Amino acid sequence: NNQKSDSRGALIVLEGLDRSGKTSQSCRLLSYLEGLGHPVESWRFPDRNTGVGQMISAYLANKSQLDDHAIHLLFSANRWEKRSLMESKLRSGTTLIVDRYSFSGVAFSSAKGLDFEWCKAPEMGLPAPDLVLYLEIPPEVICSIIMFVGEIRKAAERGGYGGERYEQLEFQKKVARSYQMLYDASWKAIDAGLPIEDVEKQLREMVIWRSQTFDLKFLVLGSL
Ligand code: FDM
Repeated sequence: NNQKSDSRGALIVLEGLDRSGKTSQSCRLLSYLEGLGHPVESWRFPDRNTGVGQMISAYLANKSQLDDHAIHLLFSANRWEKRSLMESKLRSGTTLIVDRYSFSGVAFSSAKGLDFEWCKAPEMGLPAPDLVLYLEIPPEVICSIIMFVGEIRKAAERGGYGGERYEQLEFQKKVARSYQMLYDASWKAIDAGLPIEDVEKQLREMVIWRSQTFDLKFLVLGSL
């Protein structure tokens, strides 16, 4: 039975505050699914390799200034420029593990004060995830990690505390609240404060549980 070759890949998104462990968990999930013989790739947004991605990267590093609306639209454009590739990968059976997606776009920009509905609009029509894994960790914990990393960077004389533009406690708290407003049935929250191996185990279970295939759906993001 070649059902497997007919079925599409799953779109699995990892979301969470900065430094909640998304990147290392997506690596682990990638090797796990590869080990099970699934065609799978790991992606991330922003994708800093494209022209738009380089503008975003300069902005995040405080090397350029942009209107809040303009940078929001660039983050969205960065997803749209990958849409057809994303869709063809999924349709041909490749599972994608994506580190940040439209939810980061809405959560971060609305945390800056942009209108929530306005932020959602440009995301409509992108492929909808089958599963959003939310790595949940208190903003206070994140900020102590950021400060620790900042100290190390300072010690290494590679530029001081603070890292990128968005790495501040009050801001991260607002992002966490915005994320909560985006929760829906496709979300699963995982306690990212647990040891790495425990988080990994939970992610595996959720992915296996959810990895039947569906028709490809497109983002609606609530009540627009
Ligand atoms: N970010 C990320 C946004 O503000 N909007 C988006 O659409 C995306 C995908 O970019 F602070 C923010 C979130 C984070 C920063 O992300 C860089 P990475 O994961 O650290 O590269």
